[in-house]
Amino acid sequence: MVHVTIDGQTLEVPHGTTVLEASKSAGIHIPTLCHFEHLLPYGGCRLCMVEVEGARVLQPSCTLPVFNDMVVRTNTPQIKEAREFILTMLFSERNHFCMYCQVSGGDCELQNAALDEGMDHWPIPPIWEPYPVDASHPYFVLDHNRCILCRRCIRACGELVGNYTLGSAERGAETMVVADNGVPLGESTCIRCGTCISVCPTGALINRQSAYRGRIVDADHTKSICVGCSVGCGIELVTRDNQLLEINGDWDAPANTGLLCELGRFTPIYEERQRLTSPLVRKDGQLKTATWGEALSLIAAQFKPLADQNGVGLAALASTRLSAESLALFKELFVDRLHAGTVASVEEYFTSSAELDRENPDLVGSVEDIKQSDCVFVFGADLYQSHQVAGFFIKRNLPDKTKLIVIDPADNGMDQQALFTLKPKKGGDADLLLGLIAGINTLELSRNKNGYDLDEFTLARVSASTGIAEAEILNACRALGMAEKPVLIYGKGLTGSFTGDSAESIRLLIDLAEMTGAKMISPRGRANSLAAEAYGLANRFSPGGRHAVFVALGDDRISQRQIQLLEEAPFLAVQASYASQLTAMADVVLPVKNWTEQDGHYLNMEGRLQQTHKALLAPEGIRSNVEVLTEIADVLGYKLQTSWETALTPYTISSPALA
Ligand SMILES: Nc1nc2c(c(=O)[nH]1)N[C@H]1C(S)=C(S)[C@@H](COP(=O)(O)OP(=O)(O)OC[C@H]3O[C@@H](n4cnc5c(=O)[nH]c(N)nc54)[C@H](O)[C@@H]3O)O[C@H]1N2
Ligand SMILES: Nc1nc2c(c(=O)[nH]1)N[C@H]1C(S)=C(S)[C@@H](COP(=O)(O)OP(=O)(O)OC[C@H]3O[C@@H](n4cnc5c(=O)[nH]c(N)nc54)[C@H](O)[C@@H]3O)O[C@H]1N2
Ligand SMILES: [Mo]
Repeated sequence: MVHVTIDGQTLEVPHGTTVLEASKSAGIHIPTLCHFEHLLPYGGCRLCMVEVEGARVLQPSCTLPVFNDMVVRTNTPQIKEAREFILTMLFSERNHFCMYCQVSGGDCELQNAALDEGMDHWPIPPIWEPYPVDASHPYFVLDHNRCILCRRCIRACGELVGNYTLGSAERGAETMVVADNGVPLGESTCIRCGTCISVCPTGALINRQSAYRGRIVDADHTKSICVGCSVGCGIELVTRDNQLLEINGDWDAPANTGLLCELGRFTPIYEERQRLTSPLVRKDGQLKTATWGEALSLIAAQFKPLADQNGVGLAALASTRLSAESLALFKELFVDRLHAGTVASVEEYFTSSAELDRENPDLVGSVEDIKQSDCVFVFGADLYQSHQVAGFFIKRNLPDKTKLIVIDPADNGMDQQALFTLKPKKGGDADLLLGLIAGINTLELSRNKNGYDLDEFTLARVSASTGIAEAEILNACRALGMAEKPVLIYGKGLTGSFTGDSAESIRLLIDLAEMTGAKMISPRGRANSLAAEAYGLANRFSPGGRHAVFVALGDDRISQRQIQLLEEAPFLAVQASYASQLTAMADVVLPVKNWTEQDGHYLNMEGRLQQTHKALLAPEGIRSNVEVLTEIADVLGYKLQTSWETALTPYTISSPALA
């Protein structure tokens, strides 16, 4: 510990703490602009200058580490003068006419800093020329006139996301934030995650959707969970007058620590699907508006006789975007009460890995393990397309900290970034895994003495069958065997193995993990994929020949494959938020709230149980998924009573973040 005195307060802080952090821990506020807690200290703007006894000049506190018996002052007249000078220069360099800026009045860190210093005018007149405005991006605008060159956006794009689209060109006051080699943002390599706009302190990067709709600080903020995929990113829904203005990443959330992808930050705001606002029933071949009573009794009339014949004529399908509460009711109603002949989730069994998680808890990894890993193997998952935030945590550590090895017979979005790409023939994973195990043995890198007793020809055989050279397999083995914190990620390409045998591959993957001390993590499917599997819904869906089908779709979309399976259904009832090809085929449609309009629990890919919170009011007369499932049970004469929590317990990691 290091002993320091700041503004007369003495404190002990760990070695390596910066003066800024030490001051913060003592409740002393030092103004900053380029500093951002989740980025590396930068020392660019110099607003955070402090006086250190014995030093000739003022020092930037954000990059200055404490030393023993250091005496710091943060608020002397000289410091105030320096701050005013820095702010004066910033205001004079570009267009910071606050009254014409959309972030004025609380959302701008530059304006807030100036007001904190008691500044109410510019000490010197502005000297700037107009700068360009880049409005080529679909989700945000980059107004160079408002930019203070703090480089938070550039640093976030590289350090946090690993995308390195943003950079800077020219020098001094002429410096400009640029995308790639100076192309418009909308034509750049930007992947639209919006991390840059979430760290911009001024009105330089503004969100198209929330711009000019009032201050964000004054809007309503609701913490929730993104239901875009099974990473389960913590978010904040920013709303006003029952409209969604912005979705921001929650910097305190353990799964994503502030990051989001396009699907999480922007897609829900640009929702274009048509909302269902009243129950519909098919009359004379056409869907007509009906009362809840009519719609529910029609369902009861179809289901009741089938239930009396032991349910085999009934089929039910649920979206894995539904809350745990809804999935548990769905399972109790269709499996335990109605004994429907086929009950599945929309993912069927393609992401199935929960059994493995439950039986091998010590091998199961977390998103944090991905972040910390020095070697990541990705089998049959495309982290560029799906679960992008998990992909960012790998990309940002490349190539220095983390070695990435991609195993995919087809093109994978992460191929470019990988140290090695192994392309087995489709379905060749089990063979290749055996080769990796043999290679680890050959190189004597196994930590597990009970390792495989493979003959000396295994590698050669695997090389012949997979088409991958022995040397390539050994290179990958070396990276894996020598890593300190290896992680094996396996996605739908492995769990849903269409030509090979996924059970065999997963068994070999477990052996490989045990030999190398690796953690295993399956990124899974939609937001509640793991919960759906825990409720026993990871099954093949076979509605063919059934008399009635119920689909609890909620606000999800359905694949063309499943639409085709349902085309022949004699009676189809759908519970959905939006009109779709599926609802158009239905005989009864029950309108339900979407994920922003109801509370619910979700179990993410790590087994972290988290909660979504209602942030918007649904159109009048619309019911929640839980209400609708309960009402269907009621009209059939069942009182549902399962607790949703029990089935999830074996898959849930205990976490301090569980509120
Ligand atoms: N044989 C086989 N069966 C499978 C699977 C498989 O891989 N093979 N996969 C299983 C799994 S894991 C799942 S999740 C299901 C469904 O798995 P997939 O068939 O992979 O379905 P998705 O691609 O999720 O399809 C959802 C539909 O919504 C559309 N869509 C998605 N996002 C948007 C959007 O933002 N805008 C618009 N306009 N359209 C959008 C897609 O184009 C698609 O038509 O199938 C399961 N069954
Ligand atoms: N942003 C975003 N995230 C999503 C989704 C989304 O639509 N958008 N969808 C969610 C859903 S429902 C799901 S199921 C997941 C899917 O997420 P993943 O499990 O990552 O599945 P895919 O993105 O389909 O990538 C599967 C990869 O496996 C490869 N592959 C195919 N066959 C084999 C094989 O035999 N062996 C090996 N080694 N590889 C093979 C394919 O070429 C492909 O690159 O993503 C979820 N996350
Ligand atoms: Mo999926």
